[in-house]
Amino acid sequence: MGFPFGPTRHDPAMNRKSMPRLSTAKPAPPPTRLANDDSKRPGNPGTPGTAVITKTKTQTKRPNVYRVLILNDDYTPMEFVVHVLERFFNKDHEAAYRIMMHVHEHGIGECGIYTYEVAETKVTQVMDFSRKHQHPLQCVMEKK
Ligand code: TYC
Repeated sequence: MGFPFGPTRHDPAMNRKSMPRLSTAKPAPPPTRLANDDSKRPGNPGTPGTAVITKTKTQTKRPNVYRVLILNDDYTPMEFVVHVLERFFNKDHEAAYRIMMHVHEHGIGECGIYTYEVAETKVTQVMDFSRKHQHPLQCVMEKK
């Protein structure tokens, strides 16, 4: 007797259509994986038997910002400084007057805090405007 389990090649049952047939064909190649197919990547949540760990990182990066400052001098009229603060730094009259007096008494004061390009523009505007009116008012920026 031959192999004791299942049909043998000589078993007539082998020829029945419903029986699995031995095939000489090569096994089918694995399905082509498209470049954007993430289904077999390690982190894919859909892959059975894998866990997903989500790491939450607190966003603490601040944008690069610059303080725009004006300096005191002995010649620029107080009203001109107040006008500059209203016109270029959008201060109301009271805030402008307060900043001007702070600079008058302490030598330097903050007009506002801006990104690099905006700060640079403000400095240029104030310097040009002051020169045009022949005042020595100085405006500078510093990284915060
Ligand atoms: N010290 C000036 C004066 O007495 C006024 C002044 C204030 C000038 C602030 C510049 O940034 C300044 N006329």
